[in-house]
Amino acid sequence: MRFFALLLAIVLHAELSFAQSFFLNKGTITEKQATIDILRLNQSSIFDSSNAVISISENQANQLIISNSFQRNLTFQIYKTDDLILSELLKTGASKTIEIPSLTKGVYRYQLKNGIEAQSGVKGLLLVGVKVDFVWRIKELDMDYAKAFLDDKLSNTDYFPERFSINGFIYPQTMQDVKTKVNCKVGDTVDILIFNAGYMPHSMHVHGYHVLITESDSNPNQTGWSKDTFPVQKDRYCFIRLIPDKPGKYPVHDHYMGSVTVEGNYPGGMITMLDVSN
Ligand SMILES: [Cu+2]
Repeated sequence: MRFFALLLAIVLHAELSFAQSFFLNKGTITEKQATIDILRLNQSSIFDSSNAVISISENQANQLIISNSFQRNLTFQIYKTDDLILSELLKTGASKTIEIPSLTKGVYRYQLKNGIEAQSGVKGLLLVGVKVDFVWRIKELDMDYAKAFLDDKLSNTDYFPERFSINGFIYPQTMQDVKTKVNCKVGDTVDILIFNAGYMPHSMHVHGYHVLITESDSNPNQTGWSKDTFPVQKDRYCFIRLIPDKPGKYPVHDHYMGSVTVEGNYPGGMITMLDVSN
């Protein structure tokens, strides 16, 4: 009996180590008094407006199980910068087990296929063997694009985003999320990965401190620079390291002023905070 319990524990542990489940959930957001359905990849079957960060181990095969409850078939893809790693059809109403090949350590992204499906805004990070203290997934949303995705057609309007978020949250919601607002102490080493999941560049501006750019596929020549503002291009990322030299509460925000509004009013959107104590 004890032997079988042990065997079961080993089998369950192996399952947990390699297979992770995710859900494409449809939910509602409101902007400018309009409500719209959006699709997001979440870790549970309950909708939230962020796209999950998928973390897997390097140099070993992994499995993702993705449930597609949306009304159409969708194509899930993984990219390393511009290189397509895999592309899998997710049939409507079904769960699909995706075999992820052994990948080298690094930052990858998942998304739905470019074109109509990409308008859904389902796009996020696949971290392979990467450990980091905070992830800021920065993104803007054009309601017309989201609507065009639901209608299964390409948007024929100019791109004019209205909603700007970090990890799916718009300021002041960002203040309530412990994974988005940075709480730390003077002298701590805080590594932050910033990923642009939108369609346009965003230039993040840090008040109070300079940060070290430790890695960037957005602007590789800036690696090693100490800066307070740095652009992050569409589908690109950078790692920054903060070692605060003084206590204080300082904002971090996109330098494009449209991004720090909500429904046309400042402040809102793509703003978070560094809260540094002694
Ligand atoms: Cu500023």
